[in-house]
Amino acid sequence: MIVPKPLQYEAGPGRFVIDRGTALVADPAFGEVAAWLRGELSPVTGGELLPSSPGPSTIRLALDDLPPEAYRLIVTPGEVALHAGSAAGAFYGAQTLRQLMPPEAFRRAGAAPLEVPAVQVRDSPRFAWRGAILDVARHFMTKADVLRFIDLMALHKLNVLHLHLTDDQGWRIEIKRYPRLTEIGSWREESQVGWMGEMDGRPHGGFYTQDDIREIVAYAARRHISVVPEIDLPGHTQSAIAAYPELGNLDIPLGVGTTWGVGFNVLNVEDSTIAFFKNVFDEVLELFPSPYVCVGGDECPKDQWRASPSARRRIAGEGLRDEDELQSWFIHQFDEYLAGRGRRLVGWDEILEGGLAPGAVVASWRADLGAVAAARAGHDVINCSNTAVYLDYRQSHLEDEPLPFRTVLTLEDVYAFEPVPAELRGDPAAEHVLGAQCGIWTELIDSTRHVDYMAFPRLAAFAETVWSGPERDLDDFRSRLAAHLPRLEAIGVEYRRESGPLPWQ
Ligand code: TNX
Repeated sequence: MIVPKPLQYEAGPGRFVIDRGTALVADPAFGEVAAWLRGELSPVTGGELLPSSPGPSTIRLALDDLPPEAYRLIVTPGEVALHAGSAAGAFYGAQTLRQLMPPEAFRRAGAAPLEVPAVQVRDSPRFAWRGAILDVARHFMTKADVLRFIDLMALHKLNVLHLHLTDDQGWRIEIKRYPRLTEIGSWREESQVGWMGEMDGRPHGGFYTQDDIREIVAYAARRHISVVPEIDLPGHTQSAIAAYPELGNLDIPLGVGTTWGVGFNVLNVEDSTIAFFKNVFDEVLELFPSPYVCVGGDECPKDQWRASPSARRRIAGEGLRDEDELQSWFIHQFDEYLAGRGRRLVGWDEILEGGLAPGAVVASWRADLGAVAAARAGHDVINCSNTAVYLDYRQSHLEDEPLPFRTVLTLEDVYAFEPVPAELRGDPAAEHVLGAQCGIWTELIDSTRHVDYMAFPRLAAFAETVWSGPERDLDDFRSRLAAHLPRLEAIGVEYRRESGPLPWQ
C-alpha cells in the first residue's frame, strides 16, 4: 500500500514489531538517515530506538552495491534490513518503511508497538528530477510552512523544490546589497481576489531572510531534496522595479503588482541592470548550492522594449534582429554568468526563442510543446506541463470548488500524466527528459490550508508519474491512495475529499 508505487513488492509471512526495545543499527554512511528515522519515530515509540548493536529486534541500514536512489527493504519477523547504495536510497527505503507502519505512526504521539508486515521491496525511481514548484511570490508562505511542505514532498519521494521567489506581486528573498528589494518589493497593497477584478481589501507580504533560506536549504538537503531558486527575468519583475525604478523602462513610478495575469513591466536592457542582477545572483548562489539555477524567462511582453530607444540601441549594437533575439541575448548574459560559476541555467521554454546556450535546461510549461522542441534541440528538459500538472487548477466542475482557475484538472488527469511527451516516444531525444515538476502557483491560493487542499492528494498522483514505471493502473492507485489518505490525515494535511464540504469559499 505504498505511494508512490514501488518497482516490486512481495508480501511475506508474519510481522515485525517496533517498540522501545527495537534497535536501529546503521552503516556510518547512513548516520543522518538513521538520525532522521529516530527523530520521526521517537514520539511514536515513546523513546528513541536503541542505537545499540543488533538485538532480538533490529532495524539495520546496510550499505550495498545499488544504484544511487535505489533500495531493497526486507522485513521479516526478526529484522528489518534496508539496503542502499547511497544515503538517498536509504532515505527512500526509510520512507517506505514508515508507510508500512499503521497511519498512527505519522502522529507525534505514542502508538507503540508498531506492526510492520513482512515484505520484500525492491525499488528505484524512473526519473532523476521529481519536482514541485512552489510559488511563494504571489502569496507568501512562511518559513515554517515551507519546511512542512518539504516533509510532505519527502514523504512522496520528490527530490527538487523549485522555489519561485520573485514575481510582479512580490520579492521574497533578502538581498543584502539591495535592501529595498524586500523593504519595498515584499509588500503590496490589497490585491485581486479572482480573475474578475474584485479586491481582497488587505495588504499582503513577507520574505525570507538569508538565514531562513539557509535553514530551508539545509532542511531540504537532509531530506534529499535540492532547492532550485528562481529569480524570474526579464518579465515578472514589477516588484523589483517598484523597489529600484532605474531597472524599468518607464518614467512613472510603479508599485508592487496587485493584479494577476502577464504584466507589461519588464526590465530594461542597460548594462547597469544586467550588473544589478548578477550582483543579486552572487548572493543567491552563495545560499543555494544546487547545480541548477532558474532565471525564469517566461511571459516577457516586448512592448516596452519596442518603445524604448535604449532597447533599440542594444539591438543594433549587438547585431540582433528583433526583440525576441533581445530576450535571448538577455538570458544569454546569465547563462554565461552561471556557466562561469559551474552552475546550469534553467529557464521556461520561451528561452528557446531566439537561440539558447547548449548547457541550458528547459522547464517546459506550455503543454508538451516546449519539451519536444527543447529535447530535439539537444537540451535537457523538465516537463512542467500546464495542461497536466498545474495544481492551482480547480479539481472538479462543482460550483463550490475554490475560485475557478482555468480548466478542471482532476486527480485522475494528474495520474494519467506521462512525463515523456508522446511525440518523443521511440526518439533518442527522449533521453533529455530529466523528469517533471508539478506546479503550485498561488495567485488565488493565499494560505497553507488552501495549498493543502489544492496539492493533496493530486501531488501523490504526480509522485507516481515520476517515481514509478510508465504503466498506469487507476484502480490499483485508488486502493493504495485509500491507505495513504489516513497518513495525510494523521500528519494534519487538509487534503481535498471526494465528498463533504469544500471549505474554501
Ligand atoms: C503561467 S508557468 C505562469 C505563471 C502562472 C501560472 C498560473 C509559467 C512559466 N508562467 O506565472 O502563475 O501560469 O497557472
